[in-house]
Amino acid sequence: MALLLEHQFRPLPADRQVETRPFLEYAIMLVEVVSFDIMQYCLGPTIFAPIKSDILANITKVKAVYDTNPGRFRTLQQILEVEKEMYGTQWPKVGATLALMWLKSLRFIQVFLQSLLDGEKDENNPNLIRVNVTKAYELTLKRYHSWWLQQLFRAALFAAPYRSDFLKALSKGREVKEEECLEKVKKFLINFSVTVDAIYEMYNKMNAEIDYRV
Ligand code: 0SG
Repeated sequence: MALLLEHQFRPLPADRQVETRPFLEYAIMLVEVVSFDIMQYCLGPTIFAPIKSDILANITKVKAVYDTNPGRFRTLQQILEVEKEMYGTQWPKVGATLALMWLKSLRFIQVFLQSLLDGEKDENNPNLIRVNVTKAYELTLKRYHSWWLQQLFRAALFAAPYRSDFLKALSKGREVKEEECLEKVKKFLINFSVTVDAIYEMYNKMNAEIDYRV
């Protein structure tokens, strides 16, 4: 958890534009470092590896576009605007616009952590996090998933760690008080949520959201 807090998303400027470079750097850190902790302490690599490689592929795709012209693509919105011009009717289901749309699945983490923070739990099994994971899935990824991916999710749910193990994983394996860990999650979510919300707003405003299932 210390790592999560050491590497916060930046606060957004008044115009709520998300700068591409710091966003990508943070996303890579989140996936590489934090997912490593989570894999090591609670979720097995069999479950996490495909998720991780999918997210890293999205990041790589956005970064490849950014690297062609960092000045022109300083913000994520600039990427969408340029690609909209460039791809015409193919847009938005193309290029970095599509990769970033999938990367919006960072909202899964946002909803999941917020649900933990809000104390939502299965009263009969308070140490399970299935309620929280399911909520996050239903509000974020489910609409994009075909039947078979939804079944995969249901299967993965049974491998979800216990709440206590997950909080321990966020604390890098140290035993910490639950309140202490949740307080850190709360701080982490401030900038994280603002950034993810801004990306969602941008997709809505630019009509870049796509309704389809994989
Ligand atoms: C704590 C318990 C956690 C349980 C988590 C369960 C998660 C659900 C399990 C789902 C398994 C995901 C494996 C990957 C699935 C991918 O098929 C989908 C769709 O992928 C997109 O497909 C690509 O990402 C796109 O790449 S792009 O860069 O080129 O644009 C593109 O290929 C697209 C197809 O486009 S098309 O050809 O149609 O034009 N990916 C997902 O659903 C995202 C999964 C993210 C999960 C995040 C979970 C975080 C867990 C954190 C736990 C703390």
